[in-house]
Amino acid sequence: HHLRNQLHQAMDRREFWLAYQPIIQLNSLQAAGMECLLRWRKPQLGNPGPDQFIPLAEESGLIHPLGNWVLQQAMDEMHELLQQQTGLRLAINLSPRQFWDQQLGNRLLQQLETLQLLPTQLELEITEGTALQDPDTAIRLLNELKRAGISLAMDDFGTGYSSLAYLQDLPVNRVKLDRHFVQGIGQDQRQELIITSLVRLAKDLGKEVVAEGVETDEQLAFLQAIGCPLAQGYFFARPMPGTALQEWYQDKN
Ligand code: G
Ligand code: G
Ligand code: MN
Ligand code: NA
Repeated sequence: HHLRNQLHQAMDRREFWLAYQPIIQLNSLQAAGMECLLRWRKPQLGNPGPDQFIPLAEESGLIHPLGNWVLQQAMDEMHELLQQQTGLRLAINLSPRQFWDQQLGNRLLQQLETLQLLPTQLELEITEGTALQDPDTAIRLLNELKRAGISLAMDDFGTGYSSLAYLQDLPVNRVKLDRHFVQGIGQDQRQELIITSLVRLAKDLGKEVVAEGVETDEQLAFLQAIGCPLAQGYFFARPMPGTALQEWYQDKN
């Protein structure tokens, strides 16, 4: 497999880079933090997206060095901003094998300590698919991370098979609502009802909803009206290199 072979060399060749997308507080329109998104600069292959290469990295085990690189690089690039703004959170996507690594929590706490960042400034995003592979163990690991003060988010919520009842058992701070729901705003009343109910339910369970993929002012107005606390999307800012994110932050906040 061509992609697989190229992927193996990509780390040594320094072909990976990180993009960051701001996460916005909808009451103030100030930044709450940023999500780190892995990119592969490989024009010959059409710059494959993480949806294409993360599964291959998972299979081969490359995800461990690659995932560790992402964590270290993101904390380095955002270090200055995070130290200045201790309320900001850096959100990192974790693939299943990264999450199931029992050493993850201790390693992260050590890195945070070395960099003098607060555990609350690191947010780990796992998908419901990851958690559902072994719900009881997932809850135990999430509880350990949470007790250490690390922030947690359930990504891609509403795309899998978990029931709403499961949400109350998951020790996560935030739930990221898949952009497919947001696209229904102004188009599909049932989608709007689901968003409204989920924001309310999450709040009652002590969690915050992050609406993903906000692209229009109509979507923003709806989310503000129902009291959705957080959002991200092209309407606010596209994913951008670390230096651009810092400039964006100084301009907008
Ligand atoms: O940025 P983009 O829309 O192409 O991301 C597509 C998918 O890849 C998203 O589901 C996102 O969560 C995932 N993704 C992006 N960066 C990373 C990463 O560093 N690690 C993992 N595991 N997934 C990532
Ligand atoms: O699954 P996850 O939420 O981690 O994936 C985030 C992905 O969504 C990123 O790859 C990012 O490029 C993409 N994204 C971010 N904002 C928007 C948006 O407003 N519209 C669309 N279509 N995609 C977005
Ligand atoms: Mn994500
Ligand atoms: Na998502």
